[in-house]
Amino acid sequence: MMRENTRIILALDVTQRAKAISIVQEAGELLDAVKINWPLVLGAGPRIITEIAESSPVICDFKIADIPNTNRLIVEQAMALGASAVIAHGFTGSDSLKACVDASGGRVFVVAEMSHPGGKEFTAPNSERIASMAKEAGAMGIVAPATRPERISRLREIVGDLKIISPGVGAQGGKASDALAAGADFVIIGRAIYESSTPKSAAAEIADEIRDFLRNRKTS
Ligand code: O7M
Repeated sequence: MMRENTRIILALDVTQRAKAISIVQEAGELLDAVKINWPLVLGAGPRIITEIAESSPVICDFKIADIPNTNRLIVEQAMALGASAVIAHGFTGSDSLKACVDASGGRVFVVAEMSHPGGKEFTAPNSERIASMAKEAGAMGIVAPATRPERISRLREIVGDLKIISPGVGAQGGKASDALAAGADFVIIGRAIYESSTPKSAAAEIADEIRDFLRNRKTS
């Protein structure tokens, strides 16, 4: 499914097909996966998922949040287009999440706690319950905020060996090595890479920071 090399998941929130393809061609070797969200699917059409999946694992970040039957239908469409995994919300409850787990063969990341300031209002007070539910449901992992690394540490205690993917690095103020030190497996990075005039070197710089961190962690 995902590579575990640079630990970078690119949030490809551009809206034009040509721009999306050129960034992936340029920086692809530095990415463990590409996360595709509504801006790109609405701007370029859903076939962009299939196209990018030819060169990189794709995570479809539709933040699926509906009744079980509708969730199942969304996940089936995303997987049929070539997604390697999907992202769902957990607040809809365990039956809705189970529908995503079943329809994807367990390849679901559940949003536990969001990275923006508003994420403290509703997601933070419920994130530990959502993380436990994700583990019980057989999800592949959770989403936890790089903007609040101490929350990643707490959620790591709950999810054990599930994967933690962590947005909020760069444009939102978080730091990749801090998120990994707190227990994240991957960081999700958007603007710091795709808004750069040289996306490949922007990704390379973060990949270097991560490699140094992982190397030091191994030897210490
Ligand atoms: O690096 P950025 O801030 O440009 O982009 C961050 C990406 O991560 C963007 O695609 C957001 O939709 C996503 N994201 C968050 O920023 N915060 C969250 O709490 C959750 C996500 C996310 O990916 O959820 C799965």
